[in-house]
Formats: sequence, C-alpha cells, structure tokens
Amino acid sequence: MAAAPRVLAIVLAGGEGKRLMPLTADRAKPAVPFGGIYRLVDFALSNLVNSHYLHIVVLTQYKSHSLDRHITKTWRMSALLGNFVAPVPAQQRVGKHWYLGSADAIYQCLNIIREERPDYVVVVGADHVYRMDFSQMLDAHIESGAELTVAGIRQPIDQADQFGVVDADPNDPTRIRAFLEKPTDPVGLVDSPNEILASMGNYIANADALVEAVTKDSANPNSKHDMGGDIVPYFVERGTAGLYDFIRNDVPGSTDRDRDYWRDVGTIDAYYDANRDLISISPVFNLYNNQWPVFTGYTGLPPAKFVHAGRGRLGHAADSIVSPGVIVSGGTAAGSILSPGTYLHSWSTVDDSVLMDDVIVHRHAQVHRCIVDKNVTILENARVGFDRELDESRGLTVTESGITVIPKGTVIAPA
Ligand code: ADQ
Repeated sequence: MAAAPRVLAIVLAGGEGKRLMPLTADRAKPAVPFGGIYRLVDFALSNLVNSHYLHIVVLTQYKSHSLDRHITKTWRMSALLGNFVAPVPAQQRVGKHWYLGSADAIYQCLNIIREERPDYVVVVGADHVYRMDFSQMLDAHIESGAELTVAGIRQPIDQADQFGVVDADPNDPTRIRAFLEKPTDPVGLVDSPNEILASMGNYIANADALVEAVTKDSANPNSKHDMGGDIVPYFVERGTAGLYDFIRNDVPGSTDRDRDYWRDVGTIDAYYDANRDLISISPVFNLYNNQWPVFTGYTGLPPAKFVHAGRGRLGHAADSIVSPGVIVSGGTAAGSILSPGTYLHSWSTVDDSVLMDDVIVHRHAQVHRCIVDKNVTILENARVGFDRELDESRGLTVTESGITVIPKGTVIAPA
C-alpha cells in the first residue's frame, strides 16, 4: 500500500474582520466567540482534525492575543506523536512589514513548509461555520491532476462582491476556466441565474506548486499578495486550477438538512443569524453530531442552573443554548445563546439575543435582539434593543435589520 500523502494545513487567521466591529475591536475575527462555548476558529480546526490532518499552523497577526491564548490552551496536541497546532504570528522574517495579504502570510512561513516537506498543503480560512471533510477534497484534488483546487459553493448572486467567483469549465466541471475576486458585475450560473459559484476560501495545492506561486508573487510589485486576488488567478492562467464542489462533501453524521451548511459570518447580521441557526428546533447546523465533533476549550465551570420560579418569576430558558456556568435566577431567556458565566436575575428577560461570557442582567432588565459582548452589565430596570434612537445615543451599534451590539465591558443603565 502506498504511504499516505504528507499534508500540512495552514489556517489563515490574520484577518481584521472590519465588518464585524465592534466585536473585533480588540480581538481577531477568528477569536470571536460563537455559539456559547466556541470561537470561530474552532470550526476550521475541528474540520482539519476530524479529517485527520494534525500538522497545523495558524497564521495570526491582527490583535492576536486572545486567539493565540485560545489556540495554545485548547488545541495543544500530543508532542509524542509529532502532531501540532501552532500559532505563527507575523514575524517580519522576510522584510520590515507585517503580512501584506494571505499569500504573503504563506510566503513568510515558507521555512515551515520547507521543514515539514509536505506533498500537499491545505489552506483554509478561519471565519466560517461549517463541517467539511478535507480528505475527500484531497482525493478529488489528486484525481483531477490540478495544481491548486478551490472549494466552491453556490451563493446568491447579490453577494458576489463578497466572494471569489468561480467559472467552471462546462466540459469539465472540475476545472476552473475563469476566476474573479469580488466582482461587481457577476454573471449567474447557466442552470440558476440568481446564483454564482463562490470560493469558500479553502484551497488544496501541491506543495511545490504553491511554494513556487507565492515566491513568484512576492516579487511582483503589482500584486496584492492575496490568495483569492492573486494566487488563484495565477493557477487559472496556467490552466491548472481545479474546482471541488462542496455539494460532493459528505461528512459522517450530517443530515440532509445540515449537509451543505456553510456560513461566512463576516457581518453582524450574518453572525447573529448563524448563532440562531444553532437553536432552531431541527437545527440547520447540528452541534450534536458526535461523529464529527466541534472541539473547543473545556471551561472547568460548573453546570448551568435554573432557580427561583414563582412570584411572577420563571427562572427558565426556552429555545436557547445554555452554557456551563450560567445561572438563570428568576429571569427568563428565549431564543437566545447564553455563554459561560451569564447571570440572569429575577424578573429579567432576554429574548432573541446572543450573550457572550460573564454578562450580568439585573432585576427587571430587558434585553431584546442584542449581541452582548463579554463582561457587559445591564443594570436594574434597563431596557436595551427596543429603541434604535436610544441605543444609538448610548453609543451602541444598531444594524439596519435592528440588531443592537453592546461592546465588551459596557454598563447599560435605564434611560
Ligand atoms: P476574504 O475573506 O474577503 O475573501 P481575506 O480578508 O483575505 O479574504 O480573508 C481570508 C482568510 O485569510 C480569513 O480567514 C482571514 O482571517 C485570513 N487573512 C486575511 N489576511 C491575512 C493575513 N494578512 N495573514 C493571515 N491571514 C489573513 C476570501 C477569498 C474569497 C472567498 C472568501 C470566502 O479571497 O475568494 O470567496 O474568502 O469567504
């Protein structure tokens, strides 16, 4: 039997996530908490580990402290087996600049590729929620003979300007004949004019070809040194860019409902919706698939508890995710995500909201359609998320669709 190919995984985790402000005010986007107990990067890392790719570097740069800490604490691998998940901060190895773009980030860690000597490099983004078996994509990559394969998924055409858009060869749908990064005048698919085939920002490349591509790119003064903008087009021009349609990916334990789930949680609204997808009754993304677990850090916190029912108090949560360390003490949560350490006092209500760690909601306070960052305190009788003008006058961000975002550490007082 032939030896298994050597695979190095590179997780691109240096993005700033400007459109997720203020959640990314002092943390990198991949470190943004999600679904109560996770960080966004856990999804990409879990997919790699479940695919049995255990040599992983995570390239970080922007406000990476909490990301580094999370990776070092949570994703420590057994050194005995030679496995690793290693955060690699931008180090100015090559010049006096930080990573100029995702291709430059890879170029700047060529020393790791040289040391590892992989046959293939799997390059994935760090800010999407999905399940994917990259070993199936690698099989398809090898079979197609491409030098670089891009994973693609259908998305609504009105979102084309947020994605790399793939034009597959009609005679061989595993080949890419054209690729446009974030086009403003996209052309819909022949069989579905309101959709385009979007790059998921996940790539598999022959290691030698990738090294050559990013090395050439580094010397090109006209390049933005971006995987989507520069490296994929380079392979398309060479005629060696392959396409892997995500629809082919079949992860153990997934259901018809969540098999093709993939969300780019790049905006506040998308982040809010993806969180709430976790609590729908028949979930569109099923966290309870233990054949393909989503791993994260163990908090060591005690179980959640619900106390103080009666006298108009409910002390309960419905249609919600409740994390360890939560105390619902006479308050009520509905349609919400409660992260570790959240405390709901008597007669408080939280509905359709995402609460991150250690949020305290005092008596009679009300929280509605909010994303509440860590360590926020809602004082007694305060109401938030009901009145756009009031919330904006408090300095809070309110999205067009009416989601109010309360930044880390804020204290909300009654109006
Ligand atoms: P974007 O997400 O807009 O589009 P980018 O900002 O480069 O592209 O982010 C891609 C990934 O790289 C993210 O995980 C980000 O954190 C990381 N990253 C960005 N700059 C980095 C840097 N300097 N160092 C390290 N990591 C960095 C990309 C593709 C599109 C594709 C979408 C899918 O370019 O073609 O459609 O992802 O969401």
